Amino acid sequence: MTTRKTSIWRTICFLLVGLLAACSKQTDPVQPMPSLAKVTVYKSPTCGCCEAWVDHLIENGFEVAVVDEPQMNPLKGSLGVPNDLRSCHTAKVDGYIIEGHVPASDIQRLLVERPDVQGLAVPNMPIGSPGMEMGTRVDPYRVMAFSADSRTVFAEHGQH
Ligand SMILES: [Cu+2]
Repeated sequence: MTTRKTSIWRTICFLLVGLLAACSKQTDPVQPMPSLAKVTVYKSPTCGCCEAWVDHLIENGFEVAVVDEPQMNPLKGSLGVPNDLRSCHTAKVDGYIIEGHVPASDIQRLLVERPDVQGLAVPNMPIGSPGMEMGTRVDPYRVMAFSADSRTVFAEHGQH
């Protein structure tokens, strides 16, 4: 009788240990490999500040493919970049549009937070934004998160 009881307890123990092992395996977080996002940049073949911005992205760990595009405005139109937010280059990353001299740190934040927007834009070409450096001068500028019918301030840089 005693031996039988012992063997039942042993069986229960084995089952519990097995269950625990199975549970801990399931809850063990699977760490995805941090993959660097690939950015495709469309720019006019003669745009120097666009190339400086590409260098800024590469320095910050992005993989970049550059496409020379002589007709930037029709391209911006087909990608849905609103007229009021346009700058020099236009980029695509992971389903988002990046218009103009947006800092790499803001793109990284975009890809982590993944807001429901079309993309980010720095309209025009503010002095002191990445790729538009002129000494130490940094004019205040905003990074806008945009959709077809909405604009929100995503980040502010320089003195405001
Ligand atoms: Cu530019």
